[in-house]
Amino acid sequence: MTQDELKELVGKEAVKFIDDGMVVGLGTGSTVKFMVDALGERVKNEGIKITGVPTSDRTAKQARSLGITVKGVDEVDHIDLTIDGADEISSDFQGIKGGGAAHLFEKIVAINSSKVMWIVDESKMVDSLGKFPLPLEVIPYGSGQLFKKLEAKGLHPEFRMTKDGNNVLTDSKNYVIDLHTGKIDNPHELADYLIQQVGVVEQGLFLDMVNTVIVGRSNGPEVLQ
Ligand code: ABF
Repeated sequence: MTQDELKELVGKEAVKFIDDGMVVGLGTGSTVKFMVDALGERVKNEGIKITGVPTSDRTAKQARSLGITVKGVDEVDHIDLTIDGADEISSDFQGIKGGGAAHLFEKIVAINSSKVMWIVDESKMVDSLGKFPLPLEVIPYGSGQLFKKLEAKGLHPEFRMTKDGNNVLTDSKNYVIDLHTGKIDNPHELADYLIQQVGVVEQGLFLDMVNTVIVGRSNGPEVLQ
């Protein structure tokens, strides 16, 4: 199966965990795009009532186009389940997210959810985190000085740029710096260091946050809990 077929497989599997009346956090990325499409099908065919809490403008747009009721994270009193993608998931269920420049809103929605599910194709499963560059959302003001500090720390930072040479902007109009750290021996220690750096809004290590992972494999979806 192609990577896209594996993503579609887990997207469809994930919506089986959604019950009528649920408030569902909707992640961001190409895997989640398949899940939102499948959820839209259920809303249309079964008439289930779902409130979606999107983690990006693009997910909100897709959900609305499929007739899913969309509310902001501050407009709901609870979120039953958040379903999101990930860039890397380690064998002890820690994650790196933010390849889609949406990890700030993704983490805000996730920490306000009763349950969190990640859906990934098998290429995202790793022994330890760090091959995927670790995203930071940073305030533009002072980001040059912050960059130099991260460089001096040996974290190999790189501003995420668009094809035409501008800084990639998050939905909050902040910059993204990717850290080419290589294998991360102590994710908790690194997360604590990064979040203390003035100007860092949020870092892409998602630690001790997930309840269920659905992995797309050629012999079918593997549900890990
Ligand atoms: C999102 O899912 C991001 O945090 C992460 O980058 C992305 C994974 O992207 P894809 O599903 O397109 O591989 O939550």
